[in-house]
Amino acid sequence: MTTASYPSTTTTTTPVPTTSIYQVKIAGYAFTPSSITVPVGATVTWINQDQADHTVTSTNVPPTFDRPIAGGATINITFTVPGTYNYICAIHPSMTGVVIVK
Ligand SMILES: [Cu+2]
Repeated sequence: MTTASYPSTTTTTTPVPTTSIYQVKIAGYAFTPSSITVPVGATVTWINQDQADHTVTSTNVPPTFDRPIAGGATINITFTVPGTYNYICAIHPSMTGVVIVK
């Protein structure tokens, strides 16, 4: 008798983080850090710790993103093309930030 041989199986689990390791906090009507450098393909998470609504709005021409972020909310944007992505809060344009994708 030989022991039945079954093909071995390998389960590969790709972890899906609930929040990315690249984070920009919004607190006190400011993006912190205001400049963040990330690799191509990275997902940046904005965490609005204010009660006020904000936006993450590209000021590049043409704009590449325009996302509302309600008070207490979190959004993710994935950057697949290298470049310098300037952005503001459209509600409070004095709030500025930049994502540098390399
Ligand atoms: Cu704002």
